[in-house]
Amino acid sequence: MDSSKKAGPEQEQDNVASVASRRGFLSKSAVLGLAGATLGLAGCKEEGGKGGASASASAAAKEAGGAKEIAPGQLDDYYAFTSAGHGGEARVIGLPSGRTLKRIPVFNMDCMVGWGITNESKKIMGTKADGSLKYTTGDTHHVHASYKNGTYDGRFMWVNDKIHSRLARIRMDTMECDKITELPNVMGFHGMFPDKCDPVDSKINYTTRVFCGAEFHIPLPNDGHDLNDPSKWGALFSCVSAETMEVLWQVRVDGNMDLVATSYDGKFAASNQYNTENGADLPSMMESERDACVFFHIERIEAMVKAGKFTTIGSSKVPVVDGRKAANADPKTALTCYVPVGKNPHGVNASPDAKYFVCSGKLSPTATVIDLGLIAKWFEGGLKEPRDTVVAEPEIGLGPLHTAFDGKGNAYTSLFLDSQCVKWNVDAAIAQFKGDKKAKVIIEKIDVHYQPGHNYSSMGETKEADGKYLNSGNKFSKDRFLPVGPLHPETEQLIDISGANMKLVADHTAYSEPHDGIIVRRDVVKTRQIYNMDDFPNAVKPETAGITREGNKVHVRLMSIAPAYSMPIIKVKKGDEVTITLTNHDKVEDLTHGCALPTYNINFIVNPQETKSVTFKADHAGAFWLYCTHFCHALHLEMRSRFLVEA
Ligand code: RUQ
Ligand code: CUA
Ligand code: CA
Repeated sequence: MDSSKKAGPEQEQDNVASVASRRGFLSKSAVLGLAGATLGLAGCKEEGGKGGASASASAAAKEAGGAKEIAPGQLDDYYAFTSAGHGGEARVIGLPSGRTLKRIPVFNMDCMVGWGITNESKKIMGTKADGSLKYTTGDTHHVHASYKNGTYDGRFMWVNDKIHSRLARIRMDTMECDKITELPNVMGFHGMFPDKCDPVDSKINYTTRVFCGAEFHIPLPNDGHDLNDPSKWGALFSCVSAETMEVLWQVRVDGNMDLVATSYDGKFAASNQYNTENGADLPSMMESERDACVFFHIERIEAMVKAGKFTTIGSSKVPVVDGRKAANADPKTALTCYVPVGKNPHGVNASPDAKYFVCSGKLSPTATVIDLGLIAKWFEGGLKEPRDTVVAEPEIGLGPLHTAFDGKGNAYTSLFLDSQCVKWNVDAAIAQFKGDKKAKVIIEKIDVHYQPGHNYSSMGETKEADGKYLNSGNKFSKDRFLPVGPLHPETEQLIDISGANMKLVADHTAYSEPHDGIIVRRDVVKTRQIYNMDDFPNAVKPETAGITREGNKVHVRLMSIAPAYSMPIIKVKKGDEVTITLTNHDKVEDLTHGCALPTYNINFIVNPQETKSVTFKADHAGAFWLYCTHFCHALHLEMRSRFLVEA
């Protein structure tokens, strides 16, 4: 009987059997080592065809000797923090299990936590004069965390919004967004990276700046002038204070920007440029055979700003310096260095040994390795051409995008067109570039399913890159999961890179569509489980609880202690502007309450010792049960108060 046609109990039997044998094999192969999986992959490479590759890859997953299974009740070794694309949020995933731990609303509204509904979250998101949200959409691509001493310090993460050019900061202790900044005179804010050290004072060996690249050229200022002459439009590189989240300065560049990387010594930031042509349509953005990776000399830029040698654009007060080629002809005073790289590059990544930036070609099958020591030399006037900073440019496959590292000298680049991840050796690539014909650059290619965008490795963006896991964020999942209608999930594939060969160990689904992420060792993250009530200036305490009225402004100060709110009856009048402030007085970990008000579009939660508030107009009369939405107690359903609006 064709096994694919089996249904019902018989099929179930098979599933049970295959799960059992997979578990059996896992424990056995943990002893036997990695040989079996390796052979499986080698075999699939010889077959070549995608169908064969897919079948072998699933065999490899079963044979995943190096993968650690996370049993019920066990905790993961890593957090993955990812973006969510045009979902507008950030996400927290446990690895290697792939468990979704949290969704962090940032630029999107979220009616579970009340993000975009409470006064506090609206203040962070930004409102119009009438109090409504300025934006309700967002497009998050890149999540990167704060550094100290070349590795994560567990303070903050940042995530970009490409739609409205905003940078958001997320506290890592509460995993909540606490600040959002809109960049002036910028459109298509895509790449973002925190610095890792101060460029001048090496004692400041932690993140104090966040750099932001902009993809789209726009009129400067974008106020309706120059609409029909895109040759006059420009793109700006922005620097934001990590602490205050203010925009500190901007640099006008030739061409556009895309991804951003920063050096470990704090001296340089760089962005790949696919539109060095300053083109306004597709053909013109692909005219040049080479595009560039533009490097920014942070110390010189800041000295120039300090000396007052800047302009401002439109109503923005942010200092803007000129980083265009014409103004930076002398390397010894230049703010920028444009290094020619492969055509329409995508992605620039810093190697964990702090020596190189790798920029991928996208339309060129190459990765360009740029030596940061030579970049410094160019800025000192010691090199003839920016291109002299390139120390390798291996051909690695079709459609190379992003590169991750294992801390052992190997790079892993996603190949969008080949639907593969290629592992290659940086030193071998450098030797080959110098003329060593025997250098073995490509170590291995593994099929991923399908069309990978970003890949990222465990601690791979730090000096503590540990070479354990690589996540391949694939843009198409096609046949990898049960079909769920026209919109497929994305496939996040976990690859074990700890052995000599890469092994695909898990397929995880992701709701559309995460781009980039970071994998952080769990000990780096120190979360807070219970708030401090005094962190909230508007906390409601027994002595302030109750209703106060000033004209038609009514303030309801409410407390929650499971399973009740402090007021069983709340009375207001039709036409009142009502503010409800709710403080959760429960101190028990995990004891969260909700607060929903039917027909008034109110819903939010308060975590232990947290305070939140909402303001709305009581514009229709009636009796409304203000009730708890978050299961908190055996009497959770009974946790409700009468909210009465008198006609
Ligand atoms: S991007 S698939 Cu938005 Cu980082 Cu490269
Ligand atoms: Cu309080 Cu449910
Ligand atoms: Ca181009």
